[in-house]
Amino acid sequence: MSRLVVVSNRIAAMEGKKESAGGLAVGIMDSLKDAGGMWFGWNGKISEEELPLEKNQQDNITFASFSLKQSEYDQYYLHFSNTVIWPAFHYRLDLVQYQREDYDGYCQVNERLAERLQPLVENDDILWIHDYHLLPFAAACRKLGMANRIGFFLHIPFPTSEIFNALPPRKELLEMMCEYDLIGFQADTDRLAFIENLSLVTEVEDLDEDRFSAYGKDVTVRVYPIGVEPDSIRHLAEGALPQKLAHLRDKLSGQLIISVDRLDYSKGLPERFQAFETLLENYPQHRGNIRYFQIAPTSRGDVQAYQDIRHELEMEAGRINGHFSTLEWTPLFYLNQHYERSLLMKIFRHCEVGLVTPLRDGMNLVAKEYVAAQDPANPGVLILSRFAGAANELTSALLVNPYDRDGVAGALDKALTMPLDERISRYQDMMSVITKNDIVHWRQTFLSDLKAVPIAPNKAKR
Ligand code: GDG
Repeated sequence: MSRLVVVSNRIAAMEGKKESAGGLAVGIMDSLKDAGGMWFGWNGKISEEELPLEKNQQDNITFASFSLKQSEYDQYYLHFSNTVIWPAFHYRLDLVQYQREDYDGYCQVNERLAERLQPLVENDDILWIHDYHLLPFAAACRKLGMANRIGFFLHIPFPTSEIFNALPPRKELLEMMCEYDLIGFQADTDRLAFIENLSLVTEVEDLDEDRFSAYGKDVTVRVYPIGVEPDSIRHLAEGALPQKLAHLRDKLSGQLIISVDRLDYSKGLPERFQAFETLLENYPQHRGNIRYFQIAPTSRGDVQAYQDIRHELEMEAGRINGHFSTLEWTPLFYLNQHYERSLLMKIFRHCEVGLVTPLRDGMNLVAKEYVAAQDPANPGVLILSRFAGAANELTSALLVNPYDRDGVAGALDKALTMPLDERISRYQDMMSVITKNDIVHWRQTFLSDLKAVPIAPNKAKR
């Protein structure tokens, strides 16, 4: 049986603690356990010397990780990945800072990683590459003559041509992506945007339903909405709240609203704070009776745009609390910290409303986790941005436009006053999709499709 080789920018730190790891990491680990194989990625270290790969063995899985030089980290990770692709693919061209040398560095790191991986790969291994840091990775492998099946999954949105056209190396990126045998997207809008972009720069010949030829290369393009692990989430959520929190929950009368996001400008946090403020202004009956908890651990703290959003949120939280707080009541709790996964799932279960309003999101797993953590007999209500991939599946959430603060405030009022039978009915609709399209379904369909795509004779240097 062929082995599986997973390549992602970072390797998840599993250390055998399955319960505390996120669903995506568990999903990938389970795929590796099934087939045996390797997880190859950056170890988070910077070193000016090229150190040997760090290797660890856990049963039938090898973890092979590399360090980066400071200039590689800057150009490949900080600049091109996170100051060009991430903002552009989330429709924030205003935050893009493009420099040709960063793009060159990004391609060079992809090439160097392929060179380091090649000696570890056997001819019949299947490669599964993850996310926007590695758009050119298959092209780099093909240059080295690697003829393995290589699949790619993009976790973030793929933008339409109005946005993508603004990226100077757009043609090169698309051509390199065509070196993959299978490309997976979160939503059909992403798949269509990719094909539209490709058709604008080259001739695209339809071969089959999801398969076409471009630049003389055959590629299959499909949609695989990523899921969560509902049983494990329910199990974690059902556990007792730690004593301190249980005590706090007893003290906090009224209803709780919860949001959990990496601190990222794509997640729409300032707009959400303002929508909460509008709720307090327009629906004064809720004052004193509700509390909004925003958990937002810092992420990519060395990118300027992330420092800016952090300052903005601190100011907004202070302003809103300053305006509405009383001696007995504080409306908004902004927690710029990382919490244990098992605690998060319990918090989800104890909050009456899950407020998930990204301005743009590939999928958004928090939305699915919030629903999966609910008590089926007394579930909370999910408010979800229509610009998250999850909105395609969770159509029984209260779907909102995150830019419309009155609309989001209205949805909050509706959620806070929704009768039990409607909450149960919406919850059941959402759970049936979450259970069907779980993380196991996601990884199995992607990998079985990758194994089944015809091996194209016309990929570079096969
Ligand atoms: C990218 C795409 C796509 C958050 N805070 C804490 C914590 N989290 C966990 C959540 C969830 C995960 O992180 C975040 O996943 P999301 O899907 O919401 O968002 P991104 O990080 O932007 O992920 C996204 C995803 O990839 C998968 O394809 O859905 O669209 O942008 O699992 O629970 N976990 C812990 N403590 C925290 O404080 N333990």
